[in-house]
Amino acid sequence: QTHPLALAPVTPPPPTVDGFVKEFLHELNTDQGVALSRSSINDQYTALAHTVRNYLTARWLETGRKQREGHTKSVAYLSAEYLLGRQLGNNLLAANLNDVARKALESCGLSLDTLRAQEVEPGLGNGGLGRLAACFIDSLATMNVPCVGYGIRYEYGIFRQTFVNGEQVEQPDSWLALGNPWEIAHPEAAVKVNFGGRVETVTDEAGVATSTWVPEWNVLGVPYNIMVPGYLNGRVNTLRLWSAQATQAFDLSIFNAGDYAQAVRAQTFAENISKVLYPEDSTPQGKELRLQQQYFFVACSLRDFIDNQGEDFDLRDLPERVIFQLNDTHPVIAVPELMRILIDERGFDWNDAWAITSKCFAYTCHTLLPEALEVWSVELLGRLLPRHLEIIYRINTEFLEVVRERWPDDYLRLGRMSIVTEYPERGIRMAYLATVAGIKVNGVAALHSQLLRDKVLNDFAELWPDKFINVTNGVTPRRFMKLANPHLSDLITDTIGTGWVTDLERLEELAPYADDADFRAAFREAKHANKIRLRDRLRVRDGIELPTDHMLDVMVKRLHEYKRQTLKLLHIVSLYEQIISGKVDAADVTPRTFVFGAKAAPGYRMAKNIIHLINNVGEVVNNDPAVEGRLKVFFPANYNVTLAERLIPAADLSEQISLAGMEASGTGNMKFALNGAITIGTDDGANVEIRKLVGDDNFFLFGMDEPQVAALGAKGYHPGEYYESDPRLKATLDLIASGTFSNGDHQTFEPVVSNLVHNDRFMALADFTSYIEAQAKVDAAYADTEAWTRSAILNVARCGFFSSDRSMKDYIKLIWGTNPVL
Ligand code: DL6
Repeated sequence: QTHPLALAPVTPPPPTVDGFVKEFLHELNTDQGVALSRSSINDQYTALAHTVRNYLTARWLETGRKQREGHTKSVAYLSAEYLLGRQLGNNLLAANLNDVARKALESCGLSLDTLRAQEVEPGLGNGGLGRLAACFIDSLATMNVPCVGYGIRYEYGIFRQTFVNGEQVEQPDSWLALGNPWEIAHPEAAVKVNFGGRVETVTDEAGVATSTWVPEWNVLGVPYNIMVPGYLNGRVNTLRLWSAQATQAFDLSIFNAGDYAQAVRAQTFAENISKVLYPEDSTPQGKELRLQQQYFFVACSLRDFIDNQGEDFDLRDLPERVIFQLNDTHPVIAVPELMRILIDERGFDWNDAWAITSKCFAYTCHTLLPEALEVWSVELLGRLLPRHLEIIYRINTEFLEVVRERWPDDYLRLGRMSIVTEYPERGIRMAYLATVAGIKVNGVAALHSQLLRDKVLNDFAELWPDKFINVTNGVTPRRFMKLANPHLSDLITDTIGTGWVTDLERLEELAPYADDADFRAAFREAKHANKIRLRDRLRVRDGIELPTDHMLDVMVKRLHEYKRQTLKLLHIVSLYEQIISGKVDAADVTPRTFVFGAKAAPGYRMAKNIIHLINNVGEVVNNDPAVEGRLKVFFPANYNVTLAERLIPAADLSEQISLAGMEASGTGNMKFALNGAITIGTDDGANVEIRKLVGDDNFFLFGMDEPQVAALGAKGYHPGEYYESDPRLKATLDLIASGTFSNGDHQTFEPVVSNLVHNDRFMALADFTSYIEAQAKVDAAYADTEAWTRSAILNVARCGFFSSDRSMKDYIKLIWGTNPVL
């Protein structure tokens, strides 16, 4: 017997101002246990978040029910990173509660903006890869596609960056210190994950060998559920993040004997697994803990997904129920894990298990840098996951049979394609394992996918040409336009209606307005309003006084040599050098403010030197009266999603200047273009597609293309020759070497300068002249305000392709075969 009220999920009062106030005060009083008059801002923020959550809960439960009962195929997105950004604004937007909440809070004497600022963003990712995962789950919810995102609930996310005397100093990101009102923990549903030990193999009379993993230790994975609401469609998907906990809290006998530290050792050890996000974004750290993290979250996720199908579920049907999308190689250990479950726990034979497994995974590669392709040492893998290593060996043996059949006697090819490499030590190439197991392998922009096929995974593409596809990345217009840029969004909606938010190609309808002077004026007004919003934020956040009448030239992304922040810096230093040497009159310089945002991996020395140099150049240029305030260089610390949402809408010029063939896609480039900044960029990553769509007249292209880069590399690249032959480049580098930006000290930036002149792996010097010429064109174009605005509008109008909704449609069509549930 069930009480009638239990038949449907409990719903909060109607979303009116009074209803919202009632729910909010109820939360504040009962959940936070305070009266409004005595509540702190954090109490108010938490109560507000819970109120919004309550409005979404019924839809969440309903989504789950439909999904379970419909036996539909789901996407299980496996990602070690989710760079979510703040949740409150996004969830208010998705639930259409923004106005109601604002008025309700006002009626209580509170400000929505103040409470929104209280939220600490969950920085559970390093950069593009993690932010992409967050955009994708937003799009899937908005498109009504069943999806569960699986990941790790890091207790500490990406470090908080501070500057001390211009140098990066990292602080721990204790984002959970004041609680996280968006998550719901389910300790009762914890999953046990085994590690270590040995494999015992028994051969029966018929000669059939059975392997049993006898693990040595284990931890618990506790799931934390987070809502992922679709935009105004009533669907709420789930992001399930796993937190590691010891199976045994502490040893009471040791505790009683007085050795307190020893008594909790096991607990500390286990909980370390989800303690902190690795702050690397392009080199895997060969750390045991990292492999533990990877196995921990995929073992929990696979177990969770399979158990949720119910006891009677026949695992032969798994490929009809799920596609596990591998977000880069971090979750690839899921492949041998599924084999292990099927064989060791469910009694399948090898061939049947492989028939299932090889239909359940698809792999997205996000890099071309060789050092970013994960290889796990056999010694480590065997020690941590001995049974998985055994399974990988067998997958490899059977795979090499296929290669041998196709190319008999081609031993070199066998060596090249083997999942197991012998150099520099015996290791497992995770990208190869993912390629062998995946139904599809995709790159993240057209050029990247082509280079994967032609270079990085060329042998595999010859063997399985149909396996390799492209899906160009995208970004969610909800967060990066509607939420981040209300001025422009309102203008667009007033002009073409509301449909563009979920059908971004409709931005095309704006194109004719590029020729309308009134629309251009309104567009400029929105841009100016965004500069003022940014100025106000930076003033409070960083003590920066941003000029709002300058061209705003922005380069924000992780600090990496291949992205070439140094090239940007050489441009700035060269402008400065021309002024102080009297070659150019300051009055003739286009007023420009350069803004950088970038975190360097803590162990990446050169990247940290470059940050130091940018800060010191800013210090000198900003304070030199000779510049007459016409150039400003700012580097607000701790660039994150929240800052991106303010910075991108205000930008005039978007710097996308990586060496061609190095940036897999980029997604910042798309966000800038969609917010009306014009790109100066190389033919790299998704820039190629942006340029094609917006047209050459609305994009500042410079530098070598990928074939030219490859040709120069093959011929032998000598950066010193560029230094010697280009007087402007020489003067620029000499100014840095002279100590001008280091209080006369010649040593501080010597590594940066000599690395450029003698090594320059990413060919900044080779592209310098072309870059400077393109920047001169930028100055000339900016002088014609109307023409510039026209180009900016056309960037917005022609970039609808870069919605992550479109990316998701491509994944559905080309890889997943899932259907929306309507
Ligand atoms: O695909 C998302 C994003 C791309 O836009 C960037 O171009 C690419 O650098 C980034 N890749 C990584 C690599 N991490 N690993 N491995 O973050 O992915």
